[in-house]
Amino acid sequence: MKSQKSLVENIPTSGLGFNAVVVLVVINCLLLVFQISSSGSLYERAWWPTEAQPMPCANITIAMDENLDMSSIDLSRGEVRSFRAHGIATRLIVEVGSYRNGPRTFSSVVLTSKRLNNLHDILYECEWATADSPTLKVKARAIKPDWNMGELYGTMVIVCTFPKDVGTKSEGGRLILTAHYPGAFRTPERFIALTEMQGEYNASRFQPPYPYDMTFCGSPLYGNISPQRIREWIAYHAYFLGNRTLFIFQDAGGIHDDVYRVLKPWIDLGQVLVENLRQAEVYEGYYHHQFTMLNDCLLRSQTLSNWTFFFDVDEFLFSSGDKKPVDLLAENARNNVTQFLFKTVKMSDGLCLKENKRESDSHFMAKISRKWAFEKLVYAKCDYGWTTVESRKYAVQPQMVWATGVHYSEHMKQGKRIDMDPDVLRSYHYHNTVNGRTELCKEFPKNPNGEPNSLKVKNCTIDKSMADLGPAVRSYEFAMVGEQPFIL
Ligand SMILES: *[C@@H]1O[C@H](CO)[C@@H](O)[C@H](O)[C@H]1NC(C)=O
Ligand SMILES: *[C@@H]1O[C@H](CO)[C@@H](O)[C@H](O)[C@H]1NC(C)=O
Ligand SMILES: *[C@@H]1O[C@H](CO)[C@@H](O)[C@H](O)[C@H]1NC(C)=O
Ligand SMILES: *[C@@H]1O[C@H](CO)[C@@H](O)[C@H](O)[C@H]1NC(C)=O
Ligand SMILES: *[C@@H]1O[C@H](CO)[C@@H](O)[C@H](O)[C@H]1NC(C)=O
Ligand SMILES: CC(=O)N[C@H]1CO[C@H](CO)[C@@H](O)[C@@H]1O
Repeated sequence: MKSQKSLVENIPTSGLGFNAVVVLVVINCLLLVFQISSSGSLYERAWWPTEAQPMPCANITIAMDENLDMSSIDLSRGEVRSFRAHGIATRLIVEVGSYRNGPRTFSSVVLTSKRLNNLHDILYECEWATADSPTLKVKARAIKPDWNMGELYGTMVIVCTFPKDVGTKSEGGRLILTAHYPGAFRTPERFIALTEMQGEYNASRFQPPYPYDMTFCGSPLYGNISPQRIREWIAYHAYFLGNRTLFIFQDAGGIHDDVYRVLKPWIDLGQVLVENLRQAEVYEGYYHHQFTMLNDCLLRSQTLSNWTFFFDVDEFLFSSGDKKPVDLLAENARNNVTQFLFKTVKMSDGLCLKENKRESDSHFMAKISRKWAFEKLVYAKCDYGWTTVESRKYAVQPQMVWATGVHYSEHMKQGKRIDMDPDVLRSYHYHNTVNGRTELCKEFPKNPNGEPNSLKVKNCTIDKSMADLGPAVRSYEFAMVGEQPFIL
């Protein structure tokens, strides 16, 4: 019920119910009255031309939901025509999250209308306002990490660096963002992006040690996701990355009751955080606002951990070296590496191995259906008849980048970006295995090379690196969260 209510509050104008429209009109009327009294008779003539009785608010749809300053318009000659706007207003800014990055730097992640930004040279500004010192103002830097993705709303990270430290005596203050439109009619958008209470600023939040060793940021989850696959993923990665890792899962409709159920024990341990993004779906953006939410997660993780990983729930990190991931990361940090990319190995989503040839089929199928995906999908690097794009994912020290993307960050503050040796760190990509709740094994090729088969996949290699870890991960899961249900 609660989320239902807030959903309504966040829908753009065109989606509002009758009651809400009335509220908006009243607000706009008050605004109008204010503007009339402050800007004189010219305005009055604009709204109520000679012929009619003054009827406040009758023509309000003209300016509905848009803060226009029409005081400079000359209506003294000719027949005055009016222009009535209806429909969805494209928002310049939809706030997502604002973060302090340090003593004098702040970042805000927003959705923004790409069209408006492309048409206008919009100036973004930040102010730091306190009760007793003069307001500091700086021009902001607007980073647009996903500008080529074709949707109405794009991602913008607005970065503000003040010339001196602000609020560092814990005196509290407010970060105010302003977006200035060019031209005379549109008044700037100005709003409080972040409020810091007195005593809230704590310098130690912005330097190590952080509460976690690592943060995981994944893409927003949507669709009919298999709870079992999520169970396998979280158990494996908690095992692999260690219990001082925070996994941030973003729910764009995919974390349904059964998925939440398998995450719950890990939430209770403080290792999983679920963010509910379902309200963002009312805005049109690329892939459930993937770039926006990755940037939000990046900025959120700046005060959580030394390193942040960006990959997906159908990808599994793997190392054939003997270093623990946390030591591997520390070694890279010592070498001034602030970002590293790792390769993914594409796995077949339907070929499985039948090792014990004498077993009856039904007995075998019953057994394999309870196996974890990474235990049974062992065919790697197959020839699919088309060139698969080599995909990479990555990790960064979140304090060392301004903004980020899906496959790497182009906005580093300092340090080196390297490619990881796949023996040291790689990931196995089980594409197509998480969305949908069916048995994955479709064929058990006779020839261990996996050729030919009904999936028309050729020349695979068998890679059991992940499969071999099955038993260890299962017992780790049992030790951490006890017996878990199998919910396909
Ligand atoms: C500041 O944060 C650190 C680490 O989180 C904490 O140990 C310390 O007590 C905090 N200081 C204040 C004054 O709240
Ligand atoms: C992060 O890195 C610092 C050194 O830069 C180290 O002292 C610290 O233990 C690391 N781990 C965490 C969780 O902050
Ligand atoms: C985390 O793991 C370490 C060692 O791997 C273990 O000693 C510790 O008890 C674990 N913590 C929790 C909360 O399970
Ligand atoms: C890392 O960077 C610091 C400062 O730029 C430099 O002094 C140091 O030699 C670098 N270390 C390595 C291993 O590159
Ligand atoms: C199969 O893979 C091997 C080794 O990667 C390669 O030499 C061979 O040409 C491939 N065969 C086909 C039919 O693609
Ligand atoms: C164009 C338009 O709708 N104009 C109306 C504005 O409001 C006055 C007063 O109600 C009407 O008389 C106009 O027709």
